[in-house]
Amino acid sequence: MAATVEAATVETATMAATNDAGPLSGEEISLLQGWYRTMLLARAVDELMWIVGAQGKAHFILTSRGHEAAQVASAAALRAGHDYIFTYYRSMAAALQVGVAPEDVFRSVLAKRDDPFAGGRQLPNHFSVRRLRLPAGSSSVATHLPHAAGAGYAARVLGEDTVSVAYFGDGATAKGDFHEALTFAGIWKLPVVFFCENNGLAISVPVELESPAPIHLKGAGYGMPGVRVDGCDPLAVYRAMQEAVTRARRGDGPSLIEAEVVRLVAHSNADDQTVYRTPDELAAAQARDPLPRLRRRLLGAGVAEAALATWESEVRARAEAALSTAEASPDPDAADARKYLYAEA
Ligand SMILES: Cc1ncc(C[n+]2csc(CCOP(=O)(O)OP(=O)(O)O)c2C)c(N)n1
Ligand SMILES: [Mg+2]
Repeated sequence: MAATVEAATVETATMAATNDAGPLSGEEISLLQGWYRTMLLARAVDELMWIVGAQGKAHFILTSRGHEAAQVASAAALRAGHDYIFTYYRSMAAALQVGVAPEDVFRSVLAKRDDPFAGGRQLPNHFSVRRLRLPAGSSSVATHLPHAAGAGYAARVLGEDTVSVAYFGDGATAKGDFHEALTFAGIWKLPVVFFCENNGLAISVPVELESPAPIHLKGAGYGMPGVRVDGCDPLAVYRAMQEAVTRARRGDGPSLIEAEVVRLVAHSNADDQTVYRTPDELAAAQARDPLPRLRRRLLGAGVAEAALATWESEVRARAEAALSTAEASPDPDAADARKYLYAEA
C-alpha cells in the first residue's frame, strides 16, 4: 500500500523546488513587485488589527501574518470575480489580492454597520462578497471544503469554466469534511483546488498530532495530485497554483496543494503562544518570514532600495487611512440587534 502512495506522489509532487537563487525574468520581477505591495498591505492591516484589538475596540483578531506569500501568490493565479474562492478566517491577504478593500476588513474587525460581509454580525475576516464570488464561510473548521466541491460540481453542471478553490489549514485535513470533499471532487474529477496552508499548528496542537502522514500525500488517496511547495516563496506557490488551476479548468480534475508557511504570531488575540512555542521555535518561524525574504529577492534583482522604501511608507499610510475611514463609519443600530435571528412577522 505504502509503495502505491509513494509512486503516485513521486509522479505528481513536482513543485517543491524554490527558485530563490535563480535569475528572474522581467515578468517575474513585475509580478513579485505587485505581490510585495499586497503582502505589505496585508501585513500593515494585520499589525493595525492587533493594535485596535489591544485598545479594546475589536473583540477578536485573526491573523494572516506569515501566510501572505502563499495567499497572495495563489490568489493571483485565479480569475477574480469568475472563480469561486472559499476562504477561511486566516485568508485576509488572499482577500486583499482578489479585491477586498482594507476599509471593509477593518469594518468587519470593528463590527461596523456597513461591514459588507455581515453587517458586524460575524467574527472578523469571515469574508463574503457576492461580486467577487467569495461565499460566506463558517468558523467551524473545514466546513467550507464540501461547499467548494459543490461549487465545482455546479460549474460542471452549468458548463462553466470556473474553478473553485478552498483555503484551509493543516488541522482542517483531520476533519471528516476534508475526506468528504476530496472524495466527492476526486470521484467526479471536479474543477477544485484544495489549498492547504500548513503552518504546523492547529492553535497549539502540532501537525504531527493532527496528521499521520505528510499532508500532500493525502491527495493520492483521493485520486488527485498532491504537491508540497514552500509557502514562503511566492513564485513557487504561483507556479504550483497555476498548474492546478489549469488542470482544473481544462477538465482534468482536482488537486491538493500543501503550502508550508509560518504562523508568526499567536493563533488569535485570545491565545498565548508562549505557553506552547519555545523562543527557538518562534525565532525559526521569524527567520522564514516571507516579507523580508521577498524584499531581499527584489533588491537582488535590481529593484532600488528607494522604490521599496517608498512602497513601504505608501502602503502603511494606505492601511492607516483605511482604519481611520472604518473607525469613522457608523456603528450598528442597537434596535437591529436581533434582526435575522428569527423570522419576522
Ligand atoms: C469544528 C471546529 N473545531 C474546533 C474549532 C476551534 N478552532 C478554531 S481554529 C482551530 C485550528 C485550526 O487549525 P488549522 O486548520 O491548522 O488552521 P490555522 O488556524 O493553523 O491556519 C481550531 C481547533 C473550530 N473552529 N471548529
Ligand atoms: Mg495550522
